Amino acid sequence: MKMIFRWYGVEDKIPLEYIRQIPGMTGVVSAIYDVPVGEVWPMDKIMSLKAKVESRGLKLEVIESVPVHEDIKLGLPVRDTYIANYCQTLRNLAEAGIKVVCYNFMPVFDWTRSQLDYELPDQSTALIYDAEVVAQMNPAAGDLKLPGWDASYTQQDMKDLLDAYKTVTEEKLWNNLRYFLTSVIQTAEEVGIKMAIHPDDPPWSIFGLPRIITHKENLERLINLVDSPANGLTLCSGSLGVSPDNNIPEIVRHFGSKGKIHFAHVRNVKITGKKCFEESAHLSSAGSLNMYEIMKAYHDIGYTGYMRPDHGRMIWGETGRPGYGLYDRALGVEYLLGLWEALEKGSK
Ligand SMILES: [Mn+2]
Repeated sequence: MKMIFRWYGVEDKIPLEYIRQIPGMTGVVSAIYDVPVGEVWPMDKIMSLKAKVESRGLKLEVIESVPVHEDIKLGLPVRDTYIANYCQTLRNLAEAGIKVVCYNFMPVFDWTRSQLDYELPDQSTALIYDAEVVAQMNPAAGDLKLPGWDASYTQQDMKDLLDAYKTVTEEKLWNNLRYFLTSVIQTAEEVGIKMAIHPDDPPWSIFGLPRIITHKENLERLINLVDSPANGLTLCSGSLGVSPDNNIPEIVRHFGSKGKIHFAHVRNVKITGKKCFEESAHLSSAGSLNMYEIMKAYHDIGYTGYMRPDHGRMIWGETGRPGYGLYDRALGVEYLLGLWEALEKGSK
């Protein structure tokens, strides 16, 4: 297993030097953030990112994410241009030595929370989700902005986009995903990149938009859309784990034994009610997931791929990008590596 850490490029408050100082850290997972969605990532930008990371003694072998243009998810005729661009980006990334590309197929909104700085009893702050609060939000009114959401939409753009999705049922979204993957997976396989879809977060419909990468049966459907070793998953325990029906260790064993987990996001989450949760610390006792059983599942299937901690709380006075501070994620890394060492030594 190769432990890596998400880094948001030169805009990230956390310097690469600090990431390298986390014991056991092998590299970062990053992206190019200043190319508009749908355009080809130029070779020089990719090489410059890679050089920066490598100059600090870390590797860059995983990209999170290459975003998918909304017109692809909507299935509009112009999608062919965007898909061709996506394939060219994959060729460029492969030339730079990238092995895994994470992406998602969530319409309009990436991960969504109701509050980003909820204070826990120990005065740390965490991201939380409360279904009733989210139900009161009206993104078309332009009255809220969350990180992870594309801030470039005007209120009218947002309204038009939400309207455009009114005819996109779950089945249509599946068809559009299949259409996308048919080209993209072939290219990925040719150039030696493994595609890793991230589950929808949270794994249920929000704002009336379809969401399909939500549970085991649908993950199975995804890998069967295009039969290729390049077609696989970013298995995110936190995203899937907020739904009590998702048995994460079992899902890891099922897809991991088929070689379908290309990237592992490992974090805990505390379910606080129906469709309500807090992002807890990584430790099992802090949340609802059994982190030992999850790591044991990875160990038992002989997982050799990339793993990263996921969203952390804000602790020790740190400020910055919600979910992506240094301290709590670094604690998460050491905890996961500790579990892993015990599993390694215990199995000998
Ligand atoms: Mn994740």
